[in-house]
Amino acid sequence: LTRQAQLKQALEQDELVVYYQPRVCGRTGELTSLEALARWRHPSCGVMQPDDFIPVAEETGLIIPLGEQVINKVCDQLVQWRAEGVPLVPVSVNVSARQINSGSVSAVIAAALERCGIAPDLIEVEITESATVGESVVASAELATLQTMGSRLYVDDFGTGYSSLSQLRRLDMHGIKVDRSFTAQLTDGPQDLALFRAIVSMAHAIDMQVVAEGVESAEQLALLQGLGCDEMQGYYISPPVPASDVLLMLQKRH
Ligand code: G
Ligand code: G
Ligand code: MN
Ligand code: NA
Repeated sequence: LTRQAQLKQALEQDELVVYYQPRVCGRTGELTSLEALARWRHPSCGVMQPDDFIPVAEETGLIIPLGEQVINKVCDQLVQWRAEGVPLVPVSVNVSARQINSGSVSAVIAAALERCGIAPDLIEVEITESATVGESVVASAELATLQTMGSRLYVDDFGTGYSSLSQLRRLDMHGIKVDRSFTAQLTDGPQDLALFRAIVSMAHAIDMQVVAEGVESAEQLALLQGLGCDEMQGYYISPPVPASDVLLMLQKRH
């Protein structure tokens, strides 16, 4: 079987699972959101990471049904957590350029929310910078629809692509998720710190929230707090975890 055929079968046989990585408030450290990250529970290879199957899904177009499954699994999960009686936090879903340009993402999200009785502000959408720069009519319309529905939009891996802040402002993005390479460089020297400070300052000037990704140490966390970074995510806070672990986190909050 080719990788493509295996992945197609995996989607049919429901082998995809969603892990969740916490995002916390920069000031209080409180849980603010969860990033949904797909995993493939392969019958013989064990749990496979996205790097091993997302590129194949992208090339073959299987990212469309895969994305639809992820969104529906996330909404089902929110229903389950709600049934446990814990206050919910939004879940942030990754959407690729190909998905957004398919023109079906907003309808897929709207249908899943409707099916599950979930409020639109419980789903956030992360799209990579490269998906925003094309100025594709379809992508812009999709983003506008999601925005109107009430789902917050974030630019993922910010700083690795070529989007301008004016473009992001026009697209009404709620915030940027600064690529983890910038976080990794924070402690390299004053200029690296200054670079991050400039990103925070520019984003805030146009009312965009800043999420730092890839926070791996207490030192990085403290520096980011000093820069006024709004939210943090990374292994130092928590790796992506299964849904059962999230329930414990949600319960601990109250
Ligand atoms: O989970 P991990 O950190 O290994 O994710 C690696 C990459 O795979 C990240 O860029 C992430 O955005 C992407 N990814 C993970 N899950 C999904 C998904 O459900 N849809 C899309 N489009 N990308 C995903
Ligand atoms: O492209 P995106 O931001 O969606 O990718 C998320 C990916 O980053 C996931 O694969 C996740 O496992 C990984 N990740 C999350 N936190 C950290 C971290 O602190 N350090 C590193 N190196 N990777 C991280
Ligand atoms: Mn992401
Ligand atoms: Na990212």
